[in-house]
Amino acid sequence: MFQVLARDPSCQARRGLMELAHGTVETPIFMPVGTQGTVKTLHPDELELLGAQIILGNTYHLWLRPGPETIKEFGGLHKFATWDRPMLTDSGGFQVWSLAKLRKITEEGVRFQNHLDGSRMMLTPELSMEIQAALGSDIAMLFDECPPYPCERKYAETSLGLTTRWAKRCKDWIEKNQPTSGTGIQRHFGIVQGSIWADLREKSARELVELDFDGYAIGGVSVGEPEEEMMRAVEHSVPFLPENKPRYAMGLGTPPQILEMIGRGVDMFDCVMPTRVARHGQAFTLDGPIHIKNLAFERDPRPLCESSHPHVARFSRAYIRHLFRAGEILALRLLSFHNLHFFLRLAANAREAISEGKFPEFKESFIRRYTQSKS
Ligand code: PRF
Repeated sequence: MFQVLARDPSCQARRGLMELAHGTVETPIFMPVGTQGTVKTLHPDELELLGAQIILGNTYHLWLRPGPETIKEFGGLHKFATWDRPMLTDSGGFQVWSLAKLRKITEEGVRFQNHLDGSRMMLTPELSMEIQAALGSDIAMLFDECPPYPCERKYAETSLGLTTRWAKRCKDWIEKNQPTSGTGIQRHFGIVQGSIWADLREKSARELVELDFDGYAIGGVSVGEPEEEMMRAVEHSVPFLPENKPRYAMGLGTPPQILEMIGRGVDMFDCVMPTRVARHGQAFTLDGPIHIKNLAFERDPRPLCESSHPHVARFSRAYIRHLFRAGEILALRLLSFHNLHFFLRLAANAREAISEGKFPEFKESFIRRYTQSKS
């Protein structure tokens, strides 16, 4: 299902193709986040215009509302949301951890009070797989525990053991139920944990690889640790993951972090950042982020960025600033569209640079400009 097309000769960056039930995805790829089955503020036609190849959905949110039974009745999340390209769903554990109240982890699963009506619920590895099967995503993530940062080594070690045992239970469920996605098969990715400890990362990766999944994610990163720790967590995981399977760093990152991780052999990324900061008035540019509310843009006739998509480039910074300050919804839509375009182009340019064997040069020159001047 995954084919490496090109490798950069001087780093670990690789370009590949991933065949999924709803189509082919080029890697390295950025996946816009559609937690509730929608990428906030955008129409699926706009996502297609952006060239988004795969988007994310969340088990936890869709389980609570509208519920997998409703979505299944519509033929799965693709049909319900009218998105016919690939989709990946996260397994829910991480979202329970960040949103629900009174969480308690046991061998069986996670007990919690949901954040919508406070009712008591329990998510288990089997239930997570069952919900993701009902959603019919192309890629379903295994149910894991993401330890907080900082955490005691003992905690990270115990947690990792649980993540491996839960992975085994997910695997048993998958083998018994053979979940599908559209007319194809659903793929499943294991999630490497182990916090900041190299030997724990290695152990987690080896145990998951032994169980044999379609791809592997690096979890437990971007949870508040310094950036060097984040890079080390990737460096301590990647060498133990198979060359011929996709690697996915969950929930990151800034444009420079994404490039640094591509250079360390990561193929897939997702992050709420581009759409979340858009709703606060932030736009990404090649010269670093700008805040559209800033007085400096009051009469600025330029588009948000010289690399803006024509859909947004027709508007001046001054106009978008006006829309934002007037509380107009179009401002949020334009900024969301623009920021996603920025991230998708970043991945497309990275792919191009890898094919040309020039990834490190591309990375360095992008980061130099992005972090130096402020427009
Ligand atoms: N596990 C899962 N989802 C995640 C994470 C994780 O560790 C992270 C951590 N960055 C984001 N999303 N299942």
